[in-house]
Amino acid sequence: MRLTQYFLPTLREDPSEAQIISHRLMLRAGMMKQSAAGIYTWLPLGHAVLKKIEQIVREEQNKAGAVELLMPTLQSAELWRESGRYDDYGKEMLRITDRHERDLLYGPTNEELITDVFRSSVKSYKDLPLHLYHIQWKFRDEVRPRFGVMRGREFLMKDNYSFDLDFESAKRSYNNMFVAYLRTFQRMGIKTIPMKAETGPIGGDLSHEFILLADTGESEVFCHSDLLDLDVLASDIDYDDVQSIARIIDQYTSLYAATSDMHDAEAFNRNVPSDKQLSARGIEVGQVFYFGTKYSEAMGAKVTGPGGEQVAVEMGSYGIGVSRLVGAIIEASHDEAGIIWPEAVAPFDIGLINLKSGDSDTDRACEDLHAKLQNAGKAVLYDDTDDRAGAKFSVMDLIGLPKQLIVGPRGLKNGSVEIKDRKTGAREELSLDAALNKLTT
Ligand code: 5CA
Repeated sequence: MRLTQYFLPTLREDPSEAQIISHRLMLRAGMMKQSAAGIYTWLPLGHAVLKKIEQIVREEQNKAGAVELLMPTLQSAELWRESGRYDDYGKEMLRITDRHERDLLYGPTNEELITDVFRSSVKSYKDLPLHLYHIQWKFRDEVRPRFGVMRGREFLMKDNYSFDLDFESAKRSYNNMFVAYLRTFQRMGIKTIPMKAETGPIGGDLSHEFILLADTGESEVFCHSDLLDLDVLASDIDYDDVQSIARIIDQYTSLYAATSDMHDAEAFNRNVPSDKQLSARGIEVGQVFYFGTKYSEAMGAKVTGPGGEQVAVEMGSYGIGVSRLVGAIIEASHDEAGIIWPEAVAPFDIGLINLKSGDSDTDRACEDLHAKLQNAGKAVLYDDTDDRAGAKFSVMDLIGLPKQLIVGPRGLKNGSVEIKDRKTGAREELSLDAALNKLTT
């Protein structure tokens, strides 16, 4: 992609409305633009990251046996009256009336809608377990939307719903999602710590939040520091192997971890040696809930059990803040010059910098490298503008692509170009072929 043909409206100055680093950097890097309080347009660079994150979420959901569908953003109030949540949800729910005076709402979550989908077609225990998910925009009319996409009003969520015949099986669904979440976040280049959580308006009695540690996090958290060393990607996963899944859950839940709501200072001191006590701030990037028959009883989602009896299905729901993750990853990965994208979620793999656009040798070399890198399957953002070299370097550092390939007339005279690693800052001078080789293998 040539920068002259792209749309990257970067800002030189720090925008005054942004209080935290990810919000500032997303605005400065031209990733998004606020259109109303807590509502954003995703500009091409931000959109590219959002799609990368969404795809990792999707792949890990599918691997764990969940099936994707797409429910609408607007929902009928009728369903929410059945569960009793229409009145309970309060002002956070955006309520809309259509031309026929029918009550609609912009979905803040989808337990009711999915339960309705389920009850209208699943009638037998033989069709269980079933896990359905979608990746769809939600709306919550937060009193104080802030921190950019981290606490928006309109935000993108992956929400998954599991249906099982009994508690044993529902617990397996919960455990599988728990492990899928650990894998999902680690693949994005971030480590999250699962912490026991309150269930809030979703309900139920078992819930974990997945917390990304970052200084600017909204919640205060306490945990055993060994949790940070666990590696869930080290071995392959088999979701049918109940024992091995339970072992992973055990590894994560046997060490102390709690948000301030659930924190027990006495238990923390008793169970965690002082040199392993970590108190930090964190961002909730996902939450899983088991709530049994709360919705299935209220809405009549029953199946015929093995003995012919009618059984209300056991349910759980599992959310990931897809759009929040864009900001959260930046909170966890940046420096004073800008964003440092983990490779897996970077909007482009390589930033190609032409230090002297208009110089025919330099242009030719850049064109050639651009084409060869793209043919090798790399996503390249080629800065072919006639800006000063200094300005080009700052923009590349700001937008945080993992590798920069720097091409100028002086180097080319000796047949060399430079590769800069955004994260370490290490620069290396190489021949054109060696550089290509290095960036494509
Ligand atoms: N129905 C359940 C799970 S499917 C549910 O709604 N869970 S939730 O309320 O915990 O939301 C799931 C995730 O969405 C959260 O972990 C968080 O990462 C994200 N999220 C929640 N509110 C916002 C918001 N206002 N802005 C951005 N992301 C949000």
